[in-house]
Formats: sequence, structure tokens, C-alpha cells
Amino acid sequence: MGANHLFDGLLGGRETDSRILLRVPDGDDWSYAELVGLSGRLANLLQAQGVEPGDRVAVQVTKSVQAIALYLATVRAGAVFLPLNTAYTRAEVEYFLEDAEPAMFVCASDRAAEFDGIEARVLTLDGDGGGSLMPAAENMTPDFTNVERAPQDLAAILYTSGTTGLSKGAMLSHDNLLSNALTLVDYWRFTSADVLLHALPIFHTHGLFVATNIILICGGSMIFLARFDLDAMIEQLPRATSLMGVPTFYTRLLADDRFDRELVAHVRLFVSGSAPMLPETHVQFEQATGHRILERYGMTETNMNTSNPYEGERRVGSVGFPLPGVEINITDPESGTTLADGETGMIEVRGPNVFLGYWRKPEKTALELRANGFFITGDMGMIDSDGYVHILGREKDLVISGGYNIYPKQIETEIDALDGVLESAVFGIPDPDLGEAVAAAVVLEDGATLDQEQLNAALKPLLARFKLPRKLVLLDELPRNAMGKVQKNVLRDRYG
Ligand code: MCA
Ligand code: AMP
Repeated sequence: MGANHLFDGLLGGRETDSRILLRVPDGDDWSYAELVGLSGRLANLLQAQGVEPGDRVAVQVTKSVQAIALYLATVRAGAVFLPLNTAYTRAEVEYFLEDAEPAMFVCASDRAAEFDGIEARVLTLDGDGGGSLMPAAENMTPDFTNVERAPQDLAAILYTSGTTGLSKGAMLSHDNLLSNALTLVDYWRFTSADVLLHALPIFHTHGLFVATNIILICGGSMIFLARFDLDAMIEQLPRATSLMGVPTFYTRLLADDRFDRELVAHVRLFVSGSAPMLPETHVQFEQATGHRILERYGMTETNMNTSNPYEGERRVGSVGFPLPGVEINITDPESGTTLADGETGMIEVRGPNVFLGYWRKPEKTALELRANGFFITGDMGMIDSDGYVHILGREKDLVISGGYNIYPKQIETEIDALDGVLESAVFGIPDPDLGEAVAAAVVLEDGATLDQEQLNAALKPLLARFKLPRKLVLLDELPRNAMGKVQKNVLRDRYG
């Protein structure tokens, strides 16, 4: 095999490893060797279908073992993996396909008709392995000579909106992904004895590059759930040594009577991230289980930046220390000058984890990625006197709901285009289950009417369902500051 930086780091030498990697409850077990073999068949298929090194392979599929194999196959073929949330509508996906120009698009069978006529070759893959992809791969040999890829070569593009609200493809190199996962294996003490309960989606950094890459590297195994299902979680936790989740995972588990110290007696590590965890959840979790959840901080553009320690104090309300090799700088958002410890400012990050830039958007890249290598996160925070990083707010206009990022600008644009709407402001309100939920304040033209049901019916074909407002307030005017900027904090205070 040629040197392929990411694949070699994740799975090099595992071609004949018969140990179990993936356990799918009510499904099959998959060994390392089986997954590597399937990824080889799929890599051969990609090549046979004309996917060249550097080409994008866009994937919008239900979570499955085959989808993990497709990720690995794309890496092996030297192509660029581009995963998309299954909730995205045709209209949303179209933007990504036009921007990324993938050579291949893999989607669910029941949605293939929506993508008739697109430029990319379309294959299908369903959650049970059905669709056109797998039968085509069956005819291929599992042996595949990996395409050579160097550390700085592109491995994946993940779309995110950064600080501006416009969706941009974050370009992640082989080494961005590998170096960060290697660091986390060490920092969180993952070994081949680990069994990770995997219930996150695999189209985001958390479920794919953190959870999955870590397990591949350490040689452990995963209990692979299609989604977060409370009963399945309760059933599987006694077999797990570790869990990674968004705060909603933990609040839902805590609210269940079956969740107690005994159920998790075998678990050594609970990790939370993607959204802020309330201090009370930390406290309740420790009371219920004796475990302190390990909270860490990451971003699509940077993978993981900081983490509370494995040993030592996991400080509630903090996201811990910069990971080894990662630098955190707190700066004045206006001038960019570095602030002293204890002062609140913009969190900036530099290290081997920081992405290469935004796909085909050098001018946007230049706004967020400094020439000195520091990435401007849009998160506000400070470093305390013991070196712990605290996130204290977000300068970017973003709602995080159940760990999904929702950009108000996108929703406002769609609402403003509706008949009878003068203007709108979308903001986050506290939600006990999802952390934040989407609310919309709308100003109507004289005589126009709009209710929640009409609003959501109009938005449904355009926006993924998780972005639909759960609350609508009709106002005569939006609150604005002296500069004319809508005061979303006022809306939050009034209607949250
Ligand atoms: C589902 N729904 C939601 C969400 N999820 N609405 C708002 N926010 C959500 N997160 C809606 C669906 O559209 C549906 O609406 C209804 O809720 C029920 O859908 P279902 O699929 O049953 O939802 P669920 O099982 O309750 O899902 C909640 C969840 C899930 C388990 C919290 O959203 C989840 O797995 N979130 C994890 C996201 C994640 O991995 N984030 C990492 C991003 P309707 O009835 O109208 O159809 S990576 C990242 O952020 C960085 C790098 C980092 O630091 O990790
Ligand atoms: P994404 O765009 O999906 O990469 O989301 C990254 C954003 O999630 C960060 O910029 C933070 O605002 C937020 N985030 C991730 N982890 C945490 C955490 N532990 N606490 C607070 N916010 C977090």
C-alpha cells in the first residue's frame, strides 16, 4: 500500500485483525478486517466510477456501518469526504452540491428522485445497507492499493457557517484529523479495552472524527446505535466503558429512573461537547453516578481545542486546558491584541488541528484565519488563573439546539421572503431538552396575518426540520440599538 497519512494512522496494519470493531445491536458484528475489506471494495468502486484523487464524494445517508466504510474508502481513494445532515432538504443540499461540485453523491434510495439531473453520479445507500452502492461494491475485490496522501492533503470538507452565517466548506487535511484524534486517544486514555457507546450522528465532527477516529486508532470497539434512543442507551450502557454525547444525551439519561450508578458501573469516561452543559447537569450527573462528565470544546474548523483533564480537576463551567500542541489566545475583538488571563475576549486557536481554510472562499478564509495561523472562533471566553478556559458567550449569531448549529440568518432570509412579512429576527430561547430552541420574531405588513402553523408549513420545504421555529412572536417593530442593529439579547430576555 502507498502511504496514505490518515488511513495508515487510523487502520494501518489492521487488514487481518479479526477482533470486533463494531457491534450493531439487533444486527451484525463487524471485525476490523471486515471493515477494512469493505472499505477496499468501496474504494475500488469509487475508482471504477471515475472518482479521482481530490474529487469530492458527497454523502447524505442514514448512519450505518456501510457509511463508515464509505468514509474510509473515500480517504483510501485519495478523495475528499463530504458528509451532509440527513435532515437537509433538497434546497439545502443543492447549495452544497453546487459549491463543492462532487464527482459522486450518495443518498438514501427514497430521496434519489429529488436529485434527478444533478451533475454528480448518484448512488444510493440506506440504513440497512440497501440501495445501489453495496451491490455494485460486492463485485469488487477487497484488496486496494491506497492512493498516496501527504499530511497536508485534503481529507474532508464539512459545511459550517463560521461567524458570517453563510455556509462554507471547512477544508480538513489528513493531518488535521489524524493529529487531533491521536492527541485525544492519549489525553482521554483510550485503549483497545474500550467499548464506546456510539449514538451520535456521523455527519458531524463529534460523531465521525472524534468518536469514530479515536476508536479506530486505539483498537477498541463501538456499540453502534443508529441514533440516540433512550431505551437502547439504557440497555447498552452496562456493556460500555465510554460515552460521547451532546448535553441533551445527559439530561435525557438523568431524567430516566433506570439511569443510576449501577447501570454505569462499567463506564470509565463520559465526554460532553458541541454545546454548553449547564452546571446543574454536571452536579446532578455526579450525584446520580459518581462520575464527573469530562467537558471539552471543539469546532468544525478546528476539531477539538480544549479539554478538561482525565486525571485532576474537571472544572464545572470550564472547557479545560488547551490540548497538547494547541495554543489558545484571548484577544480584543476590535483590535485583535492579546488580553491578559482573566480578561474576556475572542477565543483564537492555533495548532495542527486548525483547518486549511474555506473551500473556494479565500476572502472568507482571510477574515477568520489570521496570517499567523490563529483561527478566530467567534466564541468569547477567558482563561482563569489556573489555566482553565471558560466559554462565556458567542459573538457569532448562532443557536445551538441539541448540538446542531442553526444560523439565524438562513432562517430570517426565508421568512423575510414570505408574503406579508416586513422583517424578522431569529434567536435562541432556553429549552430544557435541547439547551436552546429556535424562536422567530416577525413584523408583518399592515393587514397581513401569520401563525406558527402557517410559518412552519411555508418553511418546511426549504429548511431542515430541526431549524423550524418552535415559537413565533408577532411584533410591531424589532428592538434595535442606536446603530440600528437588532437587539437579539432583548428578544431573548423578553420572550425566552
Ligand atoms: C431533532 N429535532 C431537533 C433536533 N434533533 N430539533 C431541534 N434541535 C435538534 N437537535 C427534531 C426533528 O426535526 C423532529 O422534528 C423531532 O425533533 C424529533 O426528531 P428525532 O430524530 O426523534 O429527534 P431526537 O432523537 O429527539 O434528537 C435529538 C438529539 C439529536 C438526540 C439531541 O438532535 C442529536 O443526536 N444531536 C447531536 C448533534 C451532534 O452530533 N452535534 C455535533 C456537531 P419534527 O417532529 O418536526 O420532524 S459537531 C460540533 O458541534 C463540534 C465540532 C463539537 O464541538 O462537537
Ligand atoms: P460547529 O460549528 O458545529 O463546529 O460548532 C462549534 C461551536 O459549538 C463552537 O464554536 C462553540 O460555540 C460550541 N461548542 C462546542 N463545544 C462547546 C462546549 N463544550 N461548550 C460551549 N460551547 C461549545
